Amino acid sequence: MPLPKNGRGGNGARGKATDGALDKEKQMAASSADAATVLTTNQGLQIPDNHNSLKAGPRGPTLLEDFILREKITHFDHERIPERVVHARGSAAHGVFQVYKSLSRYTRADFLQNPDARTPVFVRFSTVAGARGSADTVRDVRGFAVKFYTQEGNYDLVGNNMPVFFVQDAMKFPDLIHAVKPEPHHEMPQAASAHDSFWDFASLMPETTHMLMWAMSDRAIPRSLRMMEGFGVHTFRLINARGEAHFVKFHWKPKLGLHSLVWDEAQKIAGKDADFHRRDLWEAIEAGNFPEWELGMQVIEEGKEQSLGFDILDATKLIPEEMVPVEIVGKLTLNRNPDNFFAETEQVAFHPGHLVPGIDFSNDPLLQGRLFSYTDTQISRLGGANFHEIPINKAVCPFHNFQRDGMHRQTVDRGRANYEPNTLGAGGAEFRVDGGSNGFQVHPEPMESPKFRGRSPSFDDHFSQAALFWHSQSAAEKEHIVAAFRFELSKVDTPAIRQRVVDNLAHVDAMLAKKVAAPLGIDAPDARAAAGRAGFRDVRIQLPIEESSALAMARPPGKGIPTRKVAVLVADGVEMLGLRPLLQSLKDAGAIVKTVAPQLGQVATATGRQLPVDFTLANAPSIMFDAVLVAGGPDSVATLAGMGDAVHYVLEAYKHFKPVCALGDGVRLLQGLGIAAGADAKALAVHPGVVLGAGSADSAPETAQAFIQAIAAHRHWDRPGAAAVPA
Ligand code: HDE
Repeated sequence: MPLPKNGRGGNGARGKATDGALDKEKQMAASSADAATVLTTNQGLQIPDNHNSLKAGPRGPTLLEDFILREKITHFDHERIPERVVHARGSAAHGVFQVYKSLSRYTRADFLQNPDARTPVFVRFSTVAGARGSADTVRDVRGFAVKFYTQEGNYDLVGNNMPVFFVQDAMKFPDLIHAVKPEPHHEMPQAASAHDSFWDFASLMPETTHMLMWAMSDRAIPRSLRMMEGFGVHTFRLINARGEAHFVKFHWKPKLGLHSLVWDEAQKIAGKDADFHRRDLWEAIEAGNFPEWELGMQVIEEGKEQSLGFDILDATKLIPEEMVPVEIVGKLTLNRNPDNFFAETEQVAFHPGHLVPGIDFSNDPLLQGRLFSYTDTQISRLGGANFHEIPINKAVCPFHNFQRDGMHRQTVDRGRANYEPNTLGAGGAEFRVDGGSNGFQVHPEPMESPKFRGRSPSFDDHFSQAALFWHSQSAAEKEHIVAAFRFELSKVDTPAIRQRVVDNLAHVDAMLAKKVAAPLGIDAPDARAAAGRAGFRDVRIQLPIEESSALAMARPPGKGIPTRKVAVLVADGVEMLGLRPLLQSLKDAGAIVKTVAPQLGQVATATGRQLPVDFTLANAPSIMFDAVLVAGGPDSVATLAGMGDAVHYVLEAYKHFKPVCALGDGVRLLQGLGIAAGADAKALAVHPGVVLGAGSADSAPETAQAFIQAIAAHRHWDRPGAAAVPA
């Protein structure tokens, strides 16, 4: 490895970021292996037989001397490493990051200076509670971890898809995770917070309240990893070349908009396709539909943070966008799937302490604890202190120090000098690092205070932002939150725990608590009971706003429908005249259109041609799609109407508030199901998100426009009778 030109004063000249996007790809390629043409042992010995072990005769026992068998089995026995203690299940992709304009005003970080510079990144998304093999669509927080391979070293922004956290102090993290993970006596339930120990802990820790509101909201069941926001959560510091510091909160805003599933759908997907999110990300990238996020920053001048009213070091608080607007500063694009899941997605090692000059921490006590945890966990997970040498973790800029040896060391360090200062290194000149203005500079935050084990009183308020979140939600989102609390708490066996949760919720909003409590077989919520409990303090800060629209997912519908998936239900006799132009319009708008029929192969169209079938009704149910289209043609519709699976398909899409479109005779199918009422297409009472088309070529543009609009709105929450449809 070439050594950097280190001189007195630390790292000397480092490459400036220009087009670094390919650097990581090239570096990874250097470590990659292609398919073999011959088979060898790990020592390179060619193996002529890979089917038979060495035996004492054709029917005799296997011989211990079979070193080829032993090597193969031994390696197999050790193929697994411990899964991450949290965020075990993840999916990742490579990409690039680019700033829109220089951020030199705020930070000296090299990768944030030049809009022409493309910095390679590797991004891993994850669920928190489930094991590596658990389902993707469970109710949970999602990890959103970004590794930037900059010319000044790796910078990791290890965030989540929610901007706050359950606890304020790292001391409580192991308790939180023990409580949410499967219960220790029987290891149930998998990947779910709906059990006694989680809610026992949560109800005894009122500081969890704000995050509980987020976790019970639709944010916890994203439609796609490509359609969720990301947040750095903690307050960080940006430092510019003059040494001036600003506090900052990081945001990722998805270009495809913010969308979620509905809970019934999420649970069903977990069974039908446990890899739903992983597949969606993989397929989008393979198809060239590269997901994008914009990086946003809320910047606060040092000294001004006091005026916010709450403590920016408290990770259970966010900064409402109305108080400090989010400045959009750059774009992240994911454009390449990993070559090997284990080598990259599993072995990638993130750490909030992987910093570059110009970005620094704050004193958030949760963040401070993380700074210890991440290296420690990698040592146990990846088997030693040399995990930075694993290709996916390797910096693209030169790195050099005198840390040596250890398990699985890859680098062959040359020479005698493995200490600093020295005069025995390359070139013989004195090598000394003892200060200077290059490299990472500590922000000289003044600090003098007696040691203190406790919480700052500025962390005491646990309810005002939970209430802000609640009041900011749309009516449909509020209903979903109530339903989520009810679902979770109905799985809690101990009535006293259910009671404590609703008593706490009464401090957020009396109506919320009352609604949650109603079907739970417990007493009416009592805010005073909560207030009387040990450790409970109801301290409120006054927020200048009562609602924040950025906290709700409900937004004005977007115009586009790129990568939305549409199922087209067809059977023999399908009428293509109006269908073909409609499908073309959907594809032109970026939708992914799939034909779904009673069987694979082809269906015969009304004119006797063949239409290829992508999926069967059974293997790709409506929950795999964003919208459903029932094609016309009397025979096709009659076949579908007589099939329970097809009827269920349409009803389920309706129940999940998805756009449903019917053409020609397909309209009758909807009428029969009570989704559309009336004698003919013109006189129909059409429910929100239900589009009816005549099925003729002439009417196709109009139908297409209405259907595309309905898909862009994603879900139609104001639809009547959805709850009455059997699940
Ligand atoms: Fe983590 N967290 N965490 N965390 N975290 C880990 O590190 C930890 C926290 C987050 O895709 C672990 O490599 C402590 C907040 C993500 O590889 C571990 C505390 C946020 C990922 C760990 C927190 C996160 C992790 C497990 C409280 C959002 C997955 C495996 C003091 C800002 C990264 C690993 C990936 C992973 C510890 C709290 C995000 C054990 C002690 C807050 C996205 O080190």
